[in-house]
Amino acid sequence: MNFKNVNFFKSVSINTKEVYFDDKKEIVFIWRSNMGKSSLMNTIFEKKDLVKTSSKPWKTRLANIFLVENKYYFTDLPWYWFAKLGKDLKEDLDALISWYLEERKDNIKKVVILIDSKLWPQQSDFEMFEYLLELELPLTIVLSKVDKLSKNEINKSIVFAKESFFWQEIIACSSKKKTWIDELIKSIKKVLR
Ligand SMILES: Nc1nc2c(ncn2[C@@H]2O[C@H](COP(=O)(O)OP(=O)(O)OP(=O)(O)O)[C@@H](O)[C@H]2O)c(=O)[nH]1
Ligand SMILES: [Mg+2]
Repeated sequence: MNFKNVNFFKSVSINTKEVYFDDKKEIVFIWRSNMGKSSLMNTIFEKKDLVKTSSKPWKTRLANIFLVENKYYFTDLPWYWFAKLGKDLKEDLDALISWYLEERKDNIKKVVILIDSKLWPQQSDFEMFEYLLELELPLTIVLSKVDKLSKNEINKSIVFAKESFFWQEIIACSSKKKTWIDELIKSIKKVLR
């Protein structure tokens, strides 16, 4: 299994008509803007900018689907919970998330949640987490950007995350320093076998 063998497949919005879904296994990367989702996907793919990243938040407004090894979908799914976007766009994005996850539920083998290790999870994070638990989707929580933390702080965040997120799998990663990316790749490979 080689995640370097990857192509952009397509973008999907809530207004996309006639979406064709097949039964390929899928990995979804989700969470609030600016957590490092797109950067992490590029790191896993060993690509510089296949997945668009931005220092400006709220850039990703479509579900962007990538085809790995012609066999698996890896999807960058934006989720926004606060309304700087305007009500209509926010409602469209909320609808996109629930439609997408519920439509693809049986094929999604893992949802990778990204939480910026420097930022305390917020109420909305826990609401989203509970929604994903209700859908019974297998979850991995990535504490992102851990290059910003000391070793001691990383350990503390892991303990905190384990307790807060009901002992789901927690992996602390840095796309910038490429630390613990292998552990995430191993965890993804396990569910794609
Ligand atoms: N220090 C550090 N910065 C990172 C890391 N990963 C991403 N960033 C930075 O965080 C910002 C957001 O990264 P993105 O990957 O675009 O975040 P995103 O979650 O895809 O954001 P949206 O597309 O807006 O939903 C960019 O400025 C990145 O350079 C990391 O591992 N370490
Ligand atoms: Mg993004």
